[in-house]
Amino acid sequence: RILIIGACGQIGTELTSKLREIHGVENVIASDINTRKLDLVNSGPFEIIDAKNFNAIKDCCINYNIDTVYLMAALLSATGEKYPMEAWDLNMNSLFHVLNLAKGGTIKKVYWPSSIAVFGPTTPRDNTPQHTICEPTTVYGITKQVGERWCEYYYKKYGVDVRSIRYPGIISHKAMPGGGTTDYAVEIYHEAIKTGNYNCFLSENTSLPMMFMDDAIKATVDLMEAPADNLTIRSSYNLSAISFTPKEIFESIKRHIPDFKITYSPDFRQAIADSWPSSIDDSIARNDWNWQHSFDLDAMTEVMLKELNKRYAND
Ligand code: VAH
Repeated sequence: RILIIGACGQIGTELTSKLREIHGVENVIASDINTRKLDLVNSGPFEIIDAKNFNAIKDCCINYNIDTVYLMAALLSATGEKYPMEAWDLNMNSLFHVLNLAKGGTIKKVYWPSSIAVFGPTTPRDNTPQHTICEPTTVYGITKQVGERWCEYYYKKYGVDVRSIRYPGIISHKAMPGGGTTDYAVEIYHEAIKTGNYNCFLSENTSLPMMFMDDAIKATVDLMEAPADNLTIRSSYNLSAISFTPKEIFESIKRHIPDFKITYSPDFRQAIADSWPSSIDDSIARNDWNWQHSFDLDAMTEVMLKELNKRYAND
């Protein structure tokens, strides 16, 4: 059975439904620190678990005979800058708990998300390679960089089968992101439909690596199902799909909503975005487990506007 920690989050929500589709609802236990997504809570086995509580995770793994844990709980880049010690505590201790359960044999396999936030202002910005300088300037990026080191250590020293992806910004319509720097790329679709105006907290030419949620979920499942012998990276895989600027996503939306207007008021998140790469080289992921993205910017815009229009029409 599978346990998803942080199942109510932006990625956790969709990962839970995809894994339940593949493995059966009863074989995928969703958990989070609270029951904020009631549809998810009521759609299958759900447990309230604080990801910082080792015994809570261990008891759940034993009670449900869990063999695989997806650890999706974390404080992201913007929130991490407001609450640095809380971000370190949650992001690191939750990872140690799950890695130690695997080391002790309670569980067999671990998925843990990293991020392009491991890169910093000294990293080559264009087509950033898998192996390069990582001097992150955010607490979130530091936790992801150190987390990657621990994942590789537990794999090499204890044979723990932990797998990881450096997610770019992820855009989805089913659950809102929380506390990220790339969240503008989700907010902009909602505002295009709700008000026709969006005041963007990043400047218009800020290019960032991004990905539609369906591609991120496919990559996660494909990596976890890949034969262990094919995997040459046990820190975390570079992964990319598209890169775009606020201006480019605005123009993509404007082709559907001609009167849509945008203004730019960069805030503290501009410095975070400026420290990250503008595009990523994911050739090793493509080579090791046949990664291939499906959605380009316009295809993503089409799905996002179609699904959000349906949602707001029913509200
Ligand atoms: C954030 N969405 O903005 C996350 C992600 C690459 C960005 O790590 O913090």
